[in-house]
Amino acid sequence: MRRSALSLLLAAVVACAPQEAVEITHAVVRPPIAGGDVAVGYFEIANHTDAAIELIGATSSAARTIEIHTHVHDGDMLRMRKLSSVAVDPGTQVSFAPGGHHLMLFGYGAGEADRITVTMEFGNGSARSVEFTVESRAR
Ligand SMILES: [Cu+2]
Repeated sequence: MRRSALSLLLAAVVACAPQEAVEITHAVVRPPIAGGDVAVGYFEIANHTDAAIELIGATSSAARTIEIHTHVHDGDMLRMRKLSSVAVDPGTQVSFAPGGHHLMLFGYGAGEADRITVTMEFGNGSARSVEFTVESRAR
C-alpha cells in the first residue's frame, strides 16, 4: 500500500512539475466497512502561495455527499465534528489524517474501484480534481 501511494505521489510530482501553488498529496480513501456506505478520505494539502486558501467543500461521483470533519476531544471520547471550511495559511501544510481532519464520504458507491476522483472546492472559487487511492479492505 505504502509503495503504491509513493509511486502515485511520484507520478503526481512528475506530472505537475514545476511545483504547484497548492499541492495535494497522499490522497487515500478508506472504503466503508462491510455493510456500510461511509468512506473516509485523508490527504495532505500544502499552500506554496503567499495567500491563505480555504477548503470549503468536496464532491465526487463516487459519493452522495462529502463533508469536512475534524475530531474533537470530549472528555475521553473522540468525537467527529463537521467543519464548514479548513484554512491553509501561506507556506504551511495541513494534514487530513486519522484522529484529525478528514473527509467523510457518505453514500459511497465506488464498488471495488481502486481510485476515485474527488473535486475539492476552495473559497476563492477555484476547484481541483484529485485522484484518491482506495485502500484495500484487507489491512
Ligand atoms: Cu467524520
